[in-house]
Amino acid sequence: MRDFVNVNRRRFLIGSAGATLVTTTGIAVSAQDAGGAGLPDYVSWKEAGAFIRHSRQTLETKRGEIGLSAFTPNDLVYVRNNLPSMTEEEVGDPEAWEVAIEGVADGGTITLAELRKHAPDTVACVLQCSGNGRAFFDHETSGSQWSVGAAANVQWTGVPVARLVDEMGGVAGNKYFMTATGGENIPDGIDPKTVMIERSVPIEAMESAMLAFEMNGEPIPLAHGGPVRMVIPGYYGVNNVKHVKRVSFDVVESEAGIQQTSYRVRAVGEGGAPDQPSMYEMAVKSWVTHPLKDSESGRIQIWGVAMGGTEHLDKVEVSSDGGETWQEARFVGPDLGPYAWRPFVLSVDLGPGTHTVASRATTVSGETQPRDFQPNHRGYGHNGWDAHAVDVTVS
Ligand SMILES: Nc1nc2c(c(=O)[nH]1)N[C@H]1C(S)=C(S)[C@@H](COP(=O)(O)O)O[C@H]1N2
Ligand SMILES: [Mo]
Repeated sequence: MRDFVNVNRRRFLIGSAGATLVTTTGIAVSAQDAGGAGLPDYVSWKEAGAFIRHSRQTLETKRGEIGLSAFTPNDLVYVRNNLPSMTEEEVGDPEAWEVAIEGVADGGTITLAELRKHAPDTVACVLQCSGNGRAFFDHETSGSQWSVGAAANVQWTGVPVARLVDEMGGVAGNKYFMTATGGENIPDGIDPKTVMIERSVPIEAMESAMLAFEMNGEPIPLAHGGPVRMVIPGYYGVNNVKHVKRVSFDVVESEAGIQQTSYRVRAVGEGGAPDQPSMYEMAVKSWVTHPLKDSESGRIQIWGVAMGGTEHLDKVEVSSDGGETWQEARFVGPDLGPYAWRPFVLSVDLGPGTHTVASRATTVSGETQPRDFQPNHRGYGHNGWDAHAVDVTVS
């Protein structure tokens, strides 16, 4: 008997061992850092059995590990580092961690200890890599072959950026971007622009952005960007800069390669360029998380998670016949806001045979997941429901 029900590469890719030997930043990772069993030291506190290890820097949460909890526990949250995560030695005393705020009337640096003196806020949002779903594209894509597990729902606690900016006299002059810079040390002999983690987002994103210092009620682990992380609710993972050391309001976007040419959506075969759309706001999406294995016939409970991207969800529908017919599922638990995901359940009667189980979410403004998703060179942003479906064989 097969362990996982798996028909084709597009539907469900099991634990791809295809290790990426060159990261998007061009830094080669050594062979022993590539895929393999066990977790690297810096994330040894995570639950080893819950992950697919694509490389030392990229760990995907297995599809069935999500369960029905609204928030993803920290030890189950996927990990994606373009540069090696900062170490305790590099960070030093977390309370003394400084974030420089530039491009405001009265800028300066603020330490974590000072941030804590502000009234904290919390926000629930999905953290999702731009390449989540990359494995479902038919064309060959470089980068981690994530299926659905480069995503988590997290409650962040911190200080709204807009409030800090207000206190600092507001943005100075006409600025169009908010730029956040990661604290990682850049290896000697490399042009910083080619590897530094620095992302600019449209300045409107400031309104919901947060300088976060807690993740699901705990200090943000270094692997997830502690001591302080920029959180841009509703925006793809890359914009949520970890170990943030600088926030700047600018007329133009960052010169960093990760801004100029990476995370740009373009046709298959084309190179990345600044005039192409950047991976900013996330799209409506959902996927089934249970059952993934063969089942007995009878009444079966289907589980999954659904997100609206930047909007509240209206509904999520489930099909057990490959999209011929749909039934509305029930959301589990409260609506945690427009940026969070919601678990859902639907009980169905399934007779013997193979059933293609799909889910399709719709937002309040009527955005619905498409059946198919147009390929793009780097395999970003896949939210097509057909490729995300699973085949369940009932005996
Ligand atoms: N400083 C820094 N921030 C970063 C990254 C990084 O390598 N360094 N990776 C980005 C990418 S591509 C993603 S998907 C998310 C991953 O966050 P996680 O590892 O906490 O899941 O962090 C983003 N922020
Ligand atoms: Mo990412």
